[in-house]
Amino acid sequence: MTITCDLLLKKYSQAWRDATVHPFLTQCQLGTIYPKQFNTWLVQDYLFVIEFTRFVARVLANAPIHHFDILLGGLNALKDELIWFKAKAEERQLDLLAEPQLTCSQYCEYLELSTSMPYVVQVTTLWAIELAYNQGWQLPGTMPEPYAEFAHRWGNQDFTEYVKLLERLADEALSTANETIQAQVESSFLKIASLEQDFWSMAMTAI
Ligand code: MP5
Repeated sequence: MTITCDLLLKKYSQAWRDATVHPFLTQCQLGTIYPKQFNTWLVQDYLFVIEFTRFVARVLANAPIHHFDILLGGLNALKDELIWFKAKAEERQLDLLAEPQLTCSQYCEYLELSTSMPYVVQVTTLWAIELAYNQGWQLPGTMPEPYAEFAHRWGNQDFTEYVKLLERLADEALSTANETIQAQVESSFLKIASLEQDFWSMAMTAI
């Protein structure tokens, strides 16, 4: 049987839940997150997004031409996102030249490593990374300010549509993947689930 994005979510539902339902997000929703924890996440996520941008560029470089439109749209949105991160950091007087923490570095190293994997693994990985934030920021429900702006960035309808388009690209690539490559896709999906969970936990330890 050919694996699909939907099947991955069903097969590894617990790992996915751990990646997207986390005390960090619950405490943003309750307004009880410590500013230091939130700021740690913000700076580390900026560092992550820099490497993620390089990752998306590499996915584009491997993509079939009919996938360009959606992937270029994603890269264009990253241009605005990097500017937005800088503005948020400035508002909070945060230093974006900070060192990446271990979990952030490990995540970025994995993105780099995935360069050597087949396109189908890369595009499914890209979908999983975007879905993690889309669902993670959406699931807790309405957040109070200042967190509402962050929840909106990844939870809004346009971003949800973008993630659905990525799912279509991944499913199309998966439909012709052999069993060995499908196994690689599954392992990458689980790796992303675990790195996402670790990323939230990393921010929580900053108190
Ligand atoms: C994303 C992110 C979503 N910003 N950080 C982590 C740790 N995972 C996923 O990526 P983007 O580019 O912000 O939509």
